[in-house]
Amino acid sequence: MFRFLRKKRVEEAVPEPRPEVNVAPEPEPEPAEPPRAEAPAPEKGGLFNRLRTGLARSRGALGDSLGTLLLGKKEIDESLMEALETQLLLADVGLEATEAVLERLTARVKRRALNDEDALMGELAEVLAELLGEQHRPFEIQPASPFVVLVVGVNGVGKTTTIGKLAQRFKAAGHRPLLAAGDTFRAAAVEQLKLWGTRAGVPVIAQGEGADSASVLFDAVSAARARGADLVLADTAGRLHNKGHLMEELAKVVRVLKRFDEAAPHAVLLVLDAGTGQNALAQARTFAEVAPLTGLVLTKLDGTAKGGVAFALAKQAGLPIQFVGVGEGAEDLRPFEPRSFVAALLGAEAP
Ligand SMILES: Nc1nc2c(ncn2[C@@H]2O[C@H](COP(=O)(O)OP(=O)(O)OP(=O)(O)O)[C@@H](O)[C@H]2O)c(=O)[nH]1
Ligand SMILES: [Mg+2]
Repeated sequence: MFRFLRKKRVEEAVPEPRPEVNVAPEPEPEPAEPPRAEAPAPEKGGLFNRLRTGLARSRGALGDSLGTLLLGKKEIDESLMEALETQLLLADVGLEATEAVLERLTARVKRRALNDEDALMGELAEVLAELLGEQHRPFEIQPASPFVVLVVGVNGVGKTTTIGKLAQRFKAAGHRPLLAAGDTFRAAAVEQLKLWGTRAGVPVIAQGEGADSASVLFDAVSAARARGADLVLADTAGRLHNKGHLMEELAKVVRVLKRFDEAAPHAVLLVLDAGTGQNALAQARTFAEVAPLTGLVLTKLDGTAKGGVAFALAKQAGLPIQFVGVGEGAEDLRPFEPRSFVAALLGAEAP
């Protein structure tokens, strides 16, 4: 069950009136009970709070307005349905996912008697989490020599940053990553990756500007084998999904990797900027035509109110969201977890 914080916040804001009694000065008040939201283990609480902070704008667009809509409601009538629909569409949830949410919510509410004002919000949260859960598959590194992850996407979505964050995460988890500077269009791209490599203490394989991207990846896989690295995280140049020759180059990279290992690339992550909203779906479709995508990374959730696009992607892209980016720091990339995401988005307690 999702537990919402809204009621508690109101109670905190309006203290109980004290009885008037004429006696000696009051004793020091007992230290206040810590709020329930802080009860989980410190790491879990800390990470959840970071996600919650990152999703503040989307929560403003979706969670708060849904909360206001549903306040005091125990049943769904037509006007509430319409208002809900508008709100979900405004928050970039997309038409298909919005319809699915409303249908399922109606079905759930019919089956249950709702007896307090948070119950309807709780049912909505369950429906949203269920929708995200249907596509959900966590990112996993399988034994391979090495496990090759290709990171692709349009310009500026956060590919290089995501690789840097992943390098730190997987190194800390005991892997031996190696980074491949497959973006050979700009010298600055290699420098940016090297900076992340230095920060994470992870080697970076690069060639000169203008080198063939497939050749850099070939080098990187050879180097990983020679050095016993179990994981290659390969950066690629940003490419507009409607530029044919760049997309063809990506297809070539995939073909070259297969010469090493038929199963490579073992994972292909498409990075999407949450701020692009519904356009993210078009990007997912086009990239899927040239590379065997295995998962999505949704970045810059902290800078946008369009976090609702996660539901559109879950419903329509046919791919799991595996990580979300909620800031520029290394710790701002989180494995995607449907229930935490929904709780943070709607202002509920950590699940
Ligand atoms: N706020 C925020 N900024 C992010 C996030 N992810 C990446 N960025 C920023 O977005 C900008 C672009 O990130 P890059 O990693 O260079 O993007 P890219 O896809 O590699 O870009 P190209 O190589 O030019 O295609 C940088 O300033 C990053 O710090 C995120 O989750 N939140
Ligand atoms: Mg880059």
